[in-house]
Amino acid sequence: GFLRGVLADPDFLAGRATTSFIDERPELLRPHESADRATKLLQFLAERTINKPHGLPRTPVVARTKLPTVDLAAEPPAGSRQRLLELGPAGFARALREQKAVAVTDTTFRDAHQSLLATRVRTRDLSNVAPTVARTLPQLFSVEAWGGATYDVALRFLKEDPWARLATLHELMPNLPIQMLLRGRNTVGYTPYPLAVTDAFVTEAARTGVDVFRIFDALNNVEQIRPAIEAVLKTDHGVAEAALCYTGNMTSPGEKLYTLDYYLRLAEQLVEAGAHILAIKDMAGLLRAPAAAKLVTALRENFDLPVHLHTHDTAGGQLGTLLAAIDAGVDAVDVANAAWAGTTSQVSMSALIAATDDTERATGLSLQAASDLEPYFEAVRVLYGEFESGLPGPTGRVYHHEIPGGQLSNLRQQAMALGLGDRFEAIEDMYAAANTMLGNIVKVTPSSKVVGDLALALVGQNIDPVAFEADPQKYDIPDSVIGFLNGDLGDPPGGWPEPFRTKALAGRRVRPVETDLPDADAAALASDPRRTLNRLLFPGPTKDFEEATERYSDLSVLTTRQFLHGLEPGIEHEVPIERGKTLLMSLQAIGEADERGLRPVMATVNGQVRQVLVRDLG
Ligand code: 3PY
Ligand code: ZN
Repeated sequence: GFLRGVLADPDFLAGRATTSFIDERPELLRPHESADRATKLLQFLAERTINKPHGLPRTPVVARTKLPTVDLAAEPPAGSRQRLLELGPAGFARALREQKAVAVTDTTFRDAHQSLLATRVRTRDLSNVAPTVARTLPQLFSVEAWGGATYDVALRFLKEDPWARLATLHELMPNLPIQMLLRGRNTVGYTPYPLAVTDAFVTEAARTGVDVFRIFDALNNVEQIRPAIEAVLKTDHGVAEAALCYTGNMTSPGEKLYTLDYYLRLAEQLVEAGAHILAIKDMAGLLRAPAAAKLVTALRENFDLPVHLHTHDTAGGQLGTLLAAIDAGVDAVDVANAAWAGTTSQVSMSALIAATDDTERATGLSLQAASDLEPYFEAVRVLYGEFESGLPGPTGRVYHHEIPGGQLSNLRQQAMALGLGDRFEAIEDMYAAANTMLGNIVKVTPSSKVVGDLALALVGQNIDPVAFEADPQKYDIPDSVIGFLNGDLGDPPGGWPEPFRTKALAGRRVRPVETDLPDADAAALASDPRRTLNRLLFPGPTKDFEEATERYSDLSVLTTRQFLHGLEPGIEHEVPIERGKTLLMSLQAIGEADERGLRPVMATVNGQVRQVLVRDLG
């Protein structure tokens, strides 16, 4: 039958990289170009097996078996993407402002796992569920599925092309607008890029499948957002949603900087820059219910644009904030599937649907449909358990340290890696102190990274922040902090902290941020935009990604369990490499490491024994 057919395949029988071949050439740790796909994949799995970065998952549940039964042969019903294409971006935004139902963005595919699982969810685990989402939640306003950290993490850790993810999800959810998070001039990176890069990025993203661009600047500097808005306006279907990043405590009498007036002045500039929608981006979950009511009311009174609210449920109370905003007339809100909701992520979609059903602002989404997706997302979350933030529940400390949701989970991991895991509260306190020292800034990627880097440096070297502020030159100052003080990210809302800034920069050679793109790069952008953007935005990770693809072939064929854990003893691993062609791989034996640390790994591939060598990093 089938197995016999595979075994008879000449590709497998040829077995180019035989035991003796590799034995004679142990330097060939890197299978060269002619190595076949089976050997390349075996090499990857064997490396994972030996240098397993993670323990085995707690349960062997196959997530796909948890998907609700839906007729996937039937076309997805028309959704808001059809409305967008019909009305155009401006008409689409007007319709949003006019509708009674509160519109809902599902962040499960981006921010939820960025904030809970270090952005590690692979395209495969998203594309398995996307066709179901398209058919059971067609009333969604948008699905946030791209941008933010997903781009970097795809190249750096998942060995995936971020553009392929976008294209796939767009194809699988043709009725739902795909939303991305764009960091203004910083695009999906950590520093400003030349304008030509922003332009090419937006154009290519719109062409590949992004419909709604949520654009922010980490210091709420509108000049850093404007070029991206203008690039979106040049596309035919792109919706420019401009965000005001919320920080501080607006309704507190003690708040002198981030006041209602501050946000209204900011919104005015965003409207004037051409935005279709205004977003309130509460990245740390600091927006309390009364402040939400006040801010939403004022924005809708002062401007004609619809208002879209994004928050993180870090302290646990943000369903209250969403409901207060909904009462105040907010047009759209962000939630995540309940299984990936709560704490540093968004509020639960099921909870929001339940709380608004049978009111005049009911979402139109089915509570049953939303909750039917939960078992799938639960099972996937378990697979990625190693990347959980370690934040076991909500925390009110966020009102003190103001760390954004995505960063709070990441910082805990970073602290553990630096051996500071048991001093996390000290890091939180130092983060607050660093923020004060830097001028009480808006903290969101990349400005949040500056504050985090400074906090880790101070805790790691046991430096008293008062002493550091008085004489920063006496200590190592992280590069990102110098860059920030140099103005690389723009001017902070509250002005520069002096004399600290002058002291820290004294005698340092600071180069201006590059604003022009070399001609060769401009030409490359025109001829091969995706690959060139990868390279311009993330040179190192792109090189690693391209080498990994060469070395291991396309890893998207591996299940996530295989991808994370390699070959497991006693299991026959199925790897479908193309239609009608499945590899069956079983671990046979792991040999002793030689003097160079190379271990032979023996496995059967469709019944034939193969051996690869793996450097033991442990
Ligand atoms: C990002 O920039 O990735 C964020 O999620 C900011 O909140
Ligand atoms: Zn967010």
